Amino acid sequence: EHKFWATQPVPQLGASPDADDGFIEPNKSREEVRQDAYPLPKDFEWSILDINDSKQIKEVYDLLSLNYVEDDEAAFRFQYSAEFLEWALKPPGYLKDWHIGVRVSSNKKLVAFISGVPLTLRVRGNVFRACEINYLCVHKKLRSKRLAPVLIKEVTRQVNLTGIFQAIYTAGVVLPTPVSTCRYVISMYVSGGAQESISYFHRSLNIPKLVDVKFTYVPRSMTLARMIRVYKMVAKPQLSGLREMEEKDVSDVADLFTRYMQRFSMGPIMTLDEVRHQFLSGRGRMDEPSEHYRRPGQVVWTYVVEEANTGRITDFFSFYSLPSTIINHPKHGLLEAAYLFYYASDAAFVEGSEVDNNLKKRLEALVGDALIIANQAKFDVFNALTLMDNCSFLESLKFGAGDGLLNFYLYNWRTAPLAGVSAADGVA
Ligand code: YNC
Ligand code: MG
Repeated sequence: EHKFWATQPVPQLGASPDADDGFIEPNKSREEVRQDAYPLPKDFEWSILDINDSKQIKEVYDLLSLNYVEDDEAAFRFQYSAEFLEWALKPPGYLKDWHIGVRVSSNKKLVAFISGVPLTLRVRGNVFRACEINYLCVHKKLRSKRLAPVLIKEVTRQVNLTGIFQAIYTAGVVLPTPVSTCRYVISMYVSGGAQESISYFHRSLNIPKLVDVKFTYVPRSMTLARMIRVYKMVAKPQLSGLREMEEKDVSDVADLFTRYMQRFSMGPIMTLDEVRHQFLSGRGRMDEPSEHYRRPGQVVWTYVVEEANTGRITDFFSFYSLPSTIINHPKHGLLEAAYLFYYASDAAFVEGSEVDNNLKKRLEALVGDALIIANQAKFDVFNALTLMDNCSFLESLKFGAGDGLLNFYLYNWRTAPLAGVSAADGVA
């Protein structure tokens, strides 16, 4: 069935998941790791991409914008911006050798790519250095030639050479074996039992355009005018003390983030530098004025709530910009989508039985303001996944279920299943 994945240190589909958490294959010494690159089919060559060179970022951008992930109907295709790629591929401690391309030998055209970036990951009680794999892409003309397994093996080799043997990655396709399905647990808020897999939810903002491009439909029981009214947003964020995150907030945000993430069974652990990178470095050109809540080149939006008397940071939220090409539309070329990123609230730490309800209300207010800002910033739609505490506010904030799924995977890490999954399982 899975000729490649059957050879890899991942839980195989259907295998009994009864063991304790831990590696599947032991670490190798540097000498035991393969020293030379895996062979490519003739006429192709490896090429490490220099993401500090705007010409080479543009090459990755061009490859992805024409060949990366599409929806099932091939109506939309992710269009990561060059600024986004720079932000995503250069976190603190990033390794140049983990940005791996394949070129045609004769004309040097970039035809495939895979990338890794380092992170510290916690899976329940275990904390380890790992690699996050993303942007695996093979040119449409070179599909089904088993190039993807070579790219995966080569990035694994490069990562192993630095002494890292675990990885995390996500994919729309089902492979052996998602941590988020088959009751392996990932961060989630589920009121009554286990969640089978992570799915996308969408909050419509620009109704006329979304209807125009068939991202959404006017329900039979509604008119377009009424639908516009239902999704109408107020002009200004509502929370008092809400403001953009600044450099001076880095340690408070890091602290709040670390404490909040303890709620979940899996998540990254971030240093101050990583917090600064994830939440501040993608704000676009700071020397230019922010018009309608959007700066030129802005990738990430991060807001904090500062308590009036104490100056304490009680909450934060963030979202990022990831547009999609609208394939074959006469009028609209780009779907402007915002994606909910990390958030945290100290409403989670209040003692007492009202904690869940307080938190739910607080998150509704926070993400409600995120929607207002995203609308002002001219996004067409605001997306969120069914992870973290998102399920507690998706419905009340008028998100609707999409048809996209996202599976989370761990490479060379086994994690035991939980019997009955509940929100409380996230607490370490
Ligand atoms: C995928 N998305 O099952 P079997 S997500 C992993 N992730 O192997 P070929 C994938 N594996 O089943 P094609 C995969 N898609 O025979 C397919 N596969 O064992 C497996 N699409 O290879 C597949 N980007 O080269 C099969 O297939 C084998 O030409 C078939 O190439 C695949 O970035 C692909 O969706 C995805 O560009 C490159 O279709 C191509 O079709 C494409 O014949 C559009 O491959 C873009 C797209 C994927 C986005 C992503 C995460 C990737 C994770 C890779 C795994 C990392 C493992 C950890 C490594 C580090 C370890 C350490 C330490
Ligand atoms: Mg191929």
